[in-house]
Amino acid sequence: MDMEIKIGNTTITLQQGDITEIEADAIVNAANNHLWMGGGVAGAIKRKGGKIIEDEAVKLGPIPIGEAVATTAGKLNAKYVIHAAGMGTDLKTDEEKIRNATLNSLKRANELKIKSIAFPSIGTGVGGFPLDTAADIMLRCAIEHVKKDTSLENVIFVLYQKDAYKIFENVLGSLKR
Ligand code: AR6
Repeated sequence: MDMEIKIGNTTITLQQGDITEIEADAIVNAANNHLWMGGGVAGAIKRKGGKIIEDEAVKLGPIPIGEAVATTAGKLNAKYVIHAAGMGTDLKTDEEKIRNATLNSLKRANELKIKSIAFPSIGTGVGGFPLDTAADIMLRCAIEHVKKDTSLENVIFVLYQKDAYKIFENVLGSLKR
């Protein structure tokens, strides 16, 4: 039931579930630019992967809003966590911040020469940003990126809830055409 589209050598997949359970070279953390890890995706990553991930991340911060940095992934299945700063510490986001955070995560993955990356829907939890607009921004960004030369063979969007999955499915369906 996972939806996928193929672009060149890369498959973009939508999956419903918990991003900390995904087998991918890197999972993306929905971060703030100081890189301390609160609730939502960050809280789940910290709980399962260990506080070592946050300690490593905080040492790399603060970073400009919209930037992304990689750390190790502690006890998670992934090799790396890519921390995508979709907001500052005011926890407010917008289209440009989400676009840049997505794009810079894809760039980091390419620099690390990894084959797979899993994204949550950045900015749509604590950030309160609408899922349909986030889906449009993030999916367009991924599609454009993988049309270029990239090491990525799989880009996975992991949606926690069924309704979020449905929204991403509708948007990807419309972008595919
Ligand atoms: N797997 C996949 N998606 C999840 C999971 C999970 N385990 N848990 C939540 N989501 P959020 P943000 C969904 O709040 O809005 C923290 O304090 C959730 O339903 O994680 O970018 C950080 O430290 C929502 O749709 O990220 C930052 O300060 C989406 O993931 C700030 O929150 C993103 O929700 C980042 O806020």
